[in-house]
Amino acid sequence: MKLQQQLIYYILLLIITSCGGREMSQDAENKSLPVAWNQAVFYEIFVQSFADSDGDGIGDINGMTSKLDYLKDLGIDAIWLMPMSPSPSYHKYDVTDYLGIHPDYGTIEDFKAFIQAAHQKNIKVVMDFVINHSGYDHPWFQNAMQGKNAKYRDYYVWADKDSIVEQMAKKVTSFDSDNVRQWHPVNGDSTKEHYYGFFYGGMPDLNYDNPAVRAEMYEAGKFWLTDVGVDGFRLDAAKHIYPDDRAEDSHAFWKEFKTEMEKINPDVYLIGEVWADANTASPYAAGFTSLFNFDRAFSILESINKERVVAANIAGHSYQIDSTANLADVINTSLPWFEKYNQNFVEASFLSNHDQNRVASVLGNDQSKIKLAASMLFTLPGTPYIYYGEEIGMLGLKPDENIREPMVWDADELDGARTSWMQPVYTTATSVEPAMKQVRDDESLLSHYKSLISLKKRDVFSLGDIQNLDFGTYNIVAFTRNYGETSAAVVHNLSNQKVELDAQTLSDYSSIVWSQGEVSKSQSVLILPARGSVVLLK
Ligand SMILES: [Ca+2]
Repeated sequence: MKLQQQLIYYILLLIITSCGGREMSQDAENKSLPVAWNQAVFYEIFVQSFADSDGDGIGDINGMTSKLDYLKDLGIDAIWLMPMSPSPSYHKYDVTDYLGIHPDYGTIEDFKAFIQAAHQKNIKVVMDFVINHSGYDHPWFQNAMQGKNAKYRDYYVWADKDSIVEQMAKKVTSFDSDNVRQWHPVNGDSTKEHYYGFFYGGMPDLNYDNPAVRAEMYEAGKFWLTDVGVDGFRLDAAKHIYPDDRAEDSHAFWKEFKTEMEKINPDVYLIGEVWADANTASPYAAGFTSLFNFDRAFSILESINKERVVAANIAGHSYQIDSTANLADVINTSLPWFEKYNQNFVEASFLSNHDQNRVASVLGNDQSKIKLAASMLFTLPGTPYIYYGEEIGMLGLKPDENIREPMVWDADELDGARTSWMQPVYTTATSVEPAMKQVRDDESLLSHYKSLISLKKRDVFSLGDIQNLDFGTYNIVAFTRNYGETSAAVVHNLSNQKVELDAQTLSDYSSIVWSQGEVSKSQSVLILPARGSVVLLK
């Protein structure tokens, strides 16, 4: 290179070289919130572990209210609250009163005040509604167990022991349950009728062939939407309303449920947990605003750990590794399957939730990998869900209690909100930098999340389509996002090495709007550091 050319090259390089996960220019639309559901960023809270207001060591509603400023500052638009109704278990997925709040968490009045405070900050509130099964201790089931003539007998599913011999012998598990025994005797009496409990005997499935059960749940939904003021529901175990051989009946039930809820609030948000491959999950789209994409979570984390593109399409239990696999094509193939059933379908993306090992632990607590996972999540399509503490890199591996450990707000001596209902194994103020310290650190994971949430607010990232960009190497994930006149190019480096890429295909993308790591681009070459990312605009 001649001296003059060299000089021009370096000047150009200097102009567009950038460091750190920050937006370089701010042309994001200045929207007045609340945002529409299809542009929202969500935050999942396990109430028990989030924030304690009264010093009993158990997270509660008033504790959450005190942390709304933190959530607003993070930039989220909506909260998904794990179950809060009375229940004997710490996780509260076995409800004993569908119209109540567990006293450990507070009162209905506390919850109304929380919702009001959230709404003032333009944050919407979505609550877990666990209607596939009740708790064993629910008065309906306690009554139903008393015999064939009990008032609530038909609220549950019963079978004569001889009719279920074959099913009893089956040892089939599913993505969301390791349980192999779905029929359970009452009080161990195997000579009498058995009840159906997909997950285990402590969670008897409700009988949705009984119109009275449907009516109960529609009334309960109306109570939370109207009297209390929530904006929507996360529907647990949505795939199991009926057994798998009656999948069409499950689809139809949710369609009816959606119609009923929309009578109460036309803008109600309903998100379903259907842990299955995209083909099996897609018919459920008719009954929901949105469904979680389990494949996406698996693809992102596997791609980062394997340092090559993994595009899962089989609900996270298997995946393709081949040179042609790419995330954009998987999205463009499967999304129409859902839109066929719901033209306004919203896809929900996430890295992990309360049922999966925490992201930071899956990625070996490697900060560059953890940041890359977030960079991928927020630049790909879908409304992202952050699992509480993910933004500070909380650690945790199963059993379940240890992926639901107390949120670490501050150093031990300063942390007035930390819950202590359980002894954490993975996340302490020593193993994870507390939230209040990360808030003040521009290079922290929390600041990385904030900048990505801000980037996601641009229409092109929330609403834009996706097209694959091929750099001919399996350790690069690259794509364009396109919305109206706006086009963005996104390049992620999965490898632990600096890469130099031929930038000719990016020649129209002249401005770096976001980057992670020391990135530089000239007309001919794009340089990304190990696990670095760049977002360019035309
Ligand atoms: Ca408390």
